[in-house]
Amino acid sequence: MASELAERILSYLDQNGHVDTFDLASVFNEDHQKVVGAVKSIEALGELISSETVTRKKWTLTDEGKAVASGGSHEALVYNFIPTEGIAQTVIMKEVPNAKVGFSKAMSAGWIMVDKSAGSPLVKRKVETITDTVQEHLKAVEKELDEAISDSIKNDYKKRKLLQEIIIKSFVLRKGPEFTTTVTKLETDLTTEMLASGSWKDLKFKAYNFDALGATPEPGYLHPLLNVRTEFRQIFLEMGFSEMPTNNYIENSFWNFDALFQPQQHPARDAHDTFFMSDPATSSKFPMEYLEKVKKVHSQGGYGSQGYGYNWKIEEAQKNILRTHTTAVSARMLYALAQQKEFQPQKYFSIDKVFRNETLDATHLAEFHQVEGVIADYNLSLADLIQVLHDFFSHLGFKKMQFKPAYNPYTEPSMEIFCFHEGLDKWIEVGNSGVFRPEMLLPMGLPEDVNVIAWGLSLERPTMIKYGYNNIRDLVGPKVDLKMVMESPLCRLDRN
Ligand code: FB9
Repeated sequence: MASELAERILSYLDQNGHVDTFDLASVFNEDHQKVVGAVKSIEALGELISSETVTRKKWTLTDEGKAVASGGSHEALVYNFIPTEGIAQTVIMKEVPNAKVGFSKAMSAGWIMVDKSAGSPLVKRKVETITDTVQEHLKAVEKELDEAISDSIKNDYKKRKLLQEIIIKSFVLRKGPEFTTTVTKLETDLTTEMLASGSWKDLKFKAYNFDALGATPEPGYLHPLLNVRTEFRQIFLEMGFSEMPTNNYIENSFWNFDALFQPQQHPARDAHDTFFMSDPATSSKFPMEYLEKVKKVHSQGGYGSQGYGYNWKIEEAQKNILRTHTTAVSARMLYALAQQKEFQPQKYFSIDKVFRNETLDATHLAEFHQVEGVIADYNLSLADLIQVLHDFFSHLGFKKMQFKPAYNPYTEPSMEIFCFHEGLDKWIEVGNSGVFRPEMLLPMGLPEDVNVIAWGLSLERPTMIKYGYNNIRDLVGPKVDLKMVMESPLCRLDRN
């Protein structure tokens, strides 16, 4: 449509040499802005035309003026309202719109008079007929046939707010040095096909607009969980911990359970609590010398332990699962540490996904991120564990802590960890902890005077508290409102 209008403009110029866009709009019976838009598109093609800006004043009707043009002037309405026997002025003022102006103008025009001869005054017609010149003038202006109307009359209508004067900016068009009557489409992209075929040689390309602003790149957004993970990672790093490689969601039961001295008949190891892989269902590569030691400590005991006294089966250990805790990675790291010629104390941490075949509820899904800290050093005790827990949780803003004896198959003693949450004004459980058992550490080959203390918590729980979520599904899963991700603030844990 725009290129068709552009070609009509070029053809008109070809025949007439020059034209004002305002006049052209009425010749084409097109909106002036459309004509100007087509002129701009022609100018983008090159110097086909030249344009000179001109401004003119134009009288147009106000809304009230349009009402008068269609329904008659205020004075004519008053005149037409008066019956032959006359009527009280109060009735006119009440019934006729703009009666005050209309009455005054009708009196000035000599159309009406006030007869006081018979008691109460009556307004009567003074002439048989009237000519509503105001209406006629406004209709003429509407049709742009108002040249014969004097400016003083128009200014009078302007005072009566029937007319207004607007400034019209238009353009006088003339043929340019590259004038042509055909509008060739400007190419915006130089394609491989054009280059290969050589067709680019016959095409015209739109000039680059180097002033154009680039498209605003849509930034990425971090999920609240990842914001909190960053905060936890920073806390561990500042405490001198190094991150464990946790990029294996699939683990075998040996490292996830047996290496941690968790017996093969433990309920956590059955399908009610653990996701078993179907393909590949089993692993076959194990450090066999270490595996034999694990087998022995489970079935016969050793290292001062009586063991569990059951027939330990490698087939159970070979079963592949989705890891149920990142402590499986801690076991691998500690075994690797024990293989070094000389033991070096270490502080490890991990923050990654774990999977449990649990009953789902508002705060539990079948997967969550476990946060785990592990310290291996000479002669560590429960007191060291309590101290490091105070250090760690103070970075989360907690000042008051309590510990409750607990049980884990791989730690003894074990403690549940509680902190007083000032904001919630109550004690909350914040994790679990313990000292790894000798039945776990000694088969690895760690020195007898090396102890390992460890603790764990989740990423989801603190994130839900921090961001005020009550249902885990508002935070993770297919029903999450992505606006939540885009609008969630960065997480700053109270790092005092
Ligand atoms: O995260 C938990 N609570 C928590 C933690 C931080 C926090 O910060 C505040 C906002 C600032 C608030 C709350 N919990 C552990 C406690 C509970 O939420 C509990 O109901 C859920 N637990 C999970 C396990 O549920 C199946 C959280 C998860 C958890 C529990 C224990 C461990 C890891 C994760 C562990 C361990 C461990 C023990 C010994 C040695 C090595 C690892």
